[in-house]
Parts: sequence; C-alpha cells; structure tokens
Amino acid sequence: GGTVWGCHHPPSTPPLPCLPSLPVLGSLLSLRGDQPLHLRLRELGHRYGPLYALYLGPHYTVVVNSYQHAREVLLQRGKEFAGRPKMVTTELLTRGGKDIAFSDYTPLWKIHRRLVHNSFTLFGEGSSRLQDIVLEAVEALCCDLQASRGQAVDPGPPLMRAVTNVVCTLVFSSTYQPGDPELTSVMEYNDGIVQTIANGGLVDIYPWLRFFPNQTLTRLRDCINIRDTLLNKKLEEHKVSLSVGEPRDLLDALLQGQTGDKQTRGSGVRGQGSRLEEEGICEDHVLMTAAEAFGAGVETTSTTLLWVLAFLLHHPQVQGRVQRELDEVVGCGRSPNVSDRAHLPYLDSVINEVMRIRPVSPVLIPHIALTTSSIGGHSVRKGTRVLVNMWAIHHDPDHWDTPQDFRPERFLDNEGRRITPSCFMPFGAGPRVCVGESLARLELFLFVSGLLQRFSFSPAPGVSLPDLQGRLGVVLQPLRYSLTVTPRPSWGVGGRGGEAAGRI
Ligand code: HEM
Ligand code: PLO
Repeated sequence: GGTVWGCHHPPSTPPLPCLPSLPVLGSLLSLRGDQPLHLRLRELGHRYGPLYALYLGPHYTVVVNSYQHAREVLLQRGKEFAGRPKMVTTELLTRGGKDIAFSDYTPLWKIHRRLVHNSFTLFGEGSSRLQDIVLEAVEALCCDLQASRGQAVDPGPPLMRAVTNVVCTLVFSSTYQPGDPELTSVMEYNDGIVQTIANGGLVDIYPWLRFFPNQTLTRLRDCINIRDTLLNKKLEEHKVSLSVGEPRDLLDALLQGQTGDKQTRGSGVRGQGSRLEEEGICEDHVLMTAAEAFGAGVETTSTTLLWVLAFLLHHPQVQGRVQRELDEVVGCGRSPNVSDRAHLPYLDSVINEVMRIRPVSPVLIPHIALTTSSIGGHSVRKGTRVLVNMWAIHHDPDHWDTPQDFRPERFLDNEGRRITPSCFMPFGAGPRVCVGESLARLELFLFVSGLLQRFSFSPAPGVSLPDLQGRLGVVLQPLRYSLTVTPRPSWGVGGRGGEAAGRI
C-alpha cells in the first residue's frame, strides 16, 4: 500500500503516515470490507504503524492504536482533544448537541456533566440508596431467571429489564414490570439507535446524503420519535409533581438546577438564572441530558453483563472459581454487598477481563482537537478528528500476554491481589472519561456477585456456545444466545433460599 507522506500536516514536525486518499472519497477505499471498524483500524496499524492518519471523506482523522498515544490524547493533553465533531446522526439524536456525550466542549457541557455525575454519586453516598436500588433489581432478576425452571432462556430481556429499572429509578423515579409495553418500546428504540448512531455510516461522513432517501436515517428518526413521546410524558409528570427541596431523581436535579450538594447548588440550569438562559439554554438540554444518561446507563451495563455470561459459558472453570470465592467470603446466608468487594478480588478480575477483551466501546466516540496540538511528536491541527482504538490497546501484545485469551488472573498478582495495568481503560480517561463509571462498577459488581452466588449458568443443551465476536453498533454487543440457569444447591431448594437462611 503506497504510503502518502506529508498530507495535511503543518511544517516543522515529522509527517504522520497517511493512508492513500482520493478526492471526495478520502481513504474510504482502504476501509472497505466486512471487518468491523476496530479490527480494520488495527490491521492498518500493522502496515502504517500504531499512529497514522486517514481521510474519512473530507475529514482528516488521526487513528490512535497504542496506549502511549492514547494517554497523550486523553490525559496529558486531554483538554486540547476534548472536542466532539458534529455528525448528522448525533445532531439528530441530541437536538443539536444538547447532551453530554456528543456535545462539544462548552461551559454548559461542564455544568451538565457535573450535574449528572453528582446526582449519581450523591444518591450512593451517605445513604446506601443506590446500593438498595441495585440490590432490588438483582433480586427481581433472580426471580425472573428462577422462573425459567431449567429451560433454555435468552438472558437478554430479563437482564435488560433489571438494568433499565436501576437507571430508570435514578433518572425518572420509575420502574417497569415484566411485559410492560413501554419497556418493550424502550428496548426497541434503544436497539435501533445503537445500530444507527455515529456508526461510521456514510451520512456522518457526507452530510449532504441526508437529503436523499436513507434507510439509516429513517430508522433513526422513527426511534427518536418513539423516545421523544416517552420523554415528554416523563417531563410532564415531573413538572406537575416538582417541588423545592431535595430532587427525587436526575430529571428533578436538572429541572431544579441543583443536586443536593450545597456547594454546587445554584450551578444548574435554573440556578444560573438569566445568564444561561441568555446563552440559549432550554428544556431540550434537560431532556437530552436525562435521555442520554438513561440510554447510556442501560446499553453499556447490560452489554457488559451479557459478555460476562457469554465468557462464563465458555470458561466454566472461571465460573466455578468465582463461586468458590463467593462461598468463602459471603456464604449463602445473605446477599453480597459493596463491603464484600474488597474481599472478592477474583470476581473483580473477571469483570475487568471481560471489559478488556470486549470493550463496550472498541473505538471511542471521536474526539476533536480544539487547538493545534500534537501526538507522538507530530503536530496535529485544530479540527483534526481523533479515533482512539481501545480494542487495539486492550489487545496490544506489547502490554498483554496472549491478549486474545480470556485470563482473569492477569488482573491479579502472585498473592492474588488486584493489579490494574494503566493501559486498561474501558471507561476512557481524562476530561471525557465516562461519567457513569462508578455507577457501572457498582452495578456490575452487585449483579455478577448476586447472580453467581445463587445460580450456575451453563450452555443450553443442543445449542452452540455464544458467539464471541459480537456485532458492532455504537457499542459492541454479543449476538443473542440462550443458556440454562441452575439454582446452586447451597442456595436452598426451590426458591429464594436466602430467606430460608435468614437473609438480612
Ligand atoms: C462516555 C464506557 C457505563 C454515561 C463513555 C466513554 C466510554 C464509556 C468508553 C467514552 C469516553 C471517550 O469518549 O473518551 C462505559 C462503560 C460502561 C459505561 C464500559 C459500563 C460498563 C455508563 C453509565 C452511564 C454512562 C452507567 C450512565 C450515566 C456516559 C456518558 C458519557 C460516557 C454520559 C459521555 C461523557 C463525555 O463525553 O463527556 N462511557 N460507560 N456510561 N458514558 Fe459511559
Ligand atoms: C444508547 C441508546 C440510547 O437510546 C441513546 C444513547 C445515548 C448515549 C450513548 C448510548 C446510546 C450508547 C453508549 C454510549 C452513550 C454515550 C457514551 C456511551 C455511546 C446510543 C459510550 C460507551 O461511549
């Protein structure tokens, strides 16, 4: 492949290797093929080096495949690369960037990010409300799974309901019963959005394509309409019952512009009063921020949990070892809770290994250079898009032994204590790091420990093991699979043994 040296770089620093590029098409011909983007970008790295440039149509884009360069982009010069490009699909989804994830780096973005962050962490601190919410969802999930009575089940829908109920409580103070038609529609529109948004699709490269009939955009618009109906309903309900004082949930906090944290009170939408309103703050910001926390909270956590179960079906000995650890540390008389976490390093290492080997976001949402900056000693102009390939970093043989193997022990030292290599970054890092990280980690811990304490999961008879490649939308999801759920003998026969054993 003929490397074109010296495209689009300011003089005085060494040019980045750049993929061949044609007018209009840019380097798209090099990206053709059936391979998902993260694998293709990594493979190109073998030819062009770990840091190279390409043109997505007209957009000059730098691809980062190594930890060293990712650290520069996300952490060392994080603020310089904290911008987001405008894309047709994300502008549609977020009413023109009135959210967090797809919004550019602005003062309002900072306020919203802080509000979401505070609102999630404050629910957890002091009171153990957050843990209670999650434990309730774990309990309900266990009942759902118990009801399968040894028949093959698709773990997707029950898991999805459990995770949705956690975030739905935090964002809207509501929950869903199994079979609720509103829940079904949430699951459907989320899936449609995941498959169509910021997906490297052509409309995000050539905005003028939106003027032509386009299946992706039609599907996305339909899903957004369904979402909007639901959002308006939630908003109207909240407006009616909104009162001064402690916000009940994230939507209240956004509406009130306060978070329960005395120091930040007054820094929200309302609290900033006329100044923010002058800058054009409207209800859309509140709605988009709440909707996004809801969407992100559901898709990421449920996807990770489905990967955990898929890998456990492939590695029954790992499942057995987690269960032995749980039996020793927690026993079967009570549910695991956060205070057990320190004593369950193997369980943590399993969760980490799953997030390493199948990062929810194999290629991070594109970052954009807000000023002229540099990566790896190469000057990078303002406006350059940067794709951080977390998949390549998590599978880099320079940092991981046999990176393609599922080996949770790599997160433990010889004494069985935790180690966290710095090139493990499933939540990203720096100013754009995931705002839901602590919530996600709490949920993953409580779900995985609660499930494995009570059940063993095995492949459904006569059905092949889950596919481990998955399919790439804006997140990397496993394909549907089914499994058999067997209550563990120690957990009591025929029901919620915990109660029989005097659960507290
Ligand atoms: C951003 C991962 C759960 C909300 C991100 C990013 C990653 C990520 C990789 C992008 C970082 C970047 O662009 O540099 C994950 C994983 C999760 C998870 C692996 C669970 C296993 C959650 C949850 C929420 C959430 C539960 C709930 C609110 C967000 C938001 C952003 C984000 C709002 C955008 C941040 C920004 O652009 O400033 N997440 N996430 N995530 N995540 Fe998560
Ligand atoms: C999930 C489907 C929802 O309907 C909308 C939504 C909002 C925020 C997105 C999320 C989806 C997918 C996961 C994303 C999240 C923002 C940050 C997170 C992309 C599309 C990650 C992993 O980066």
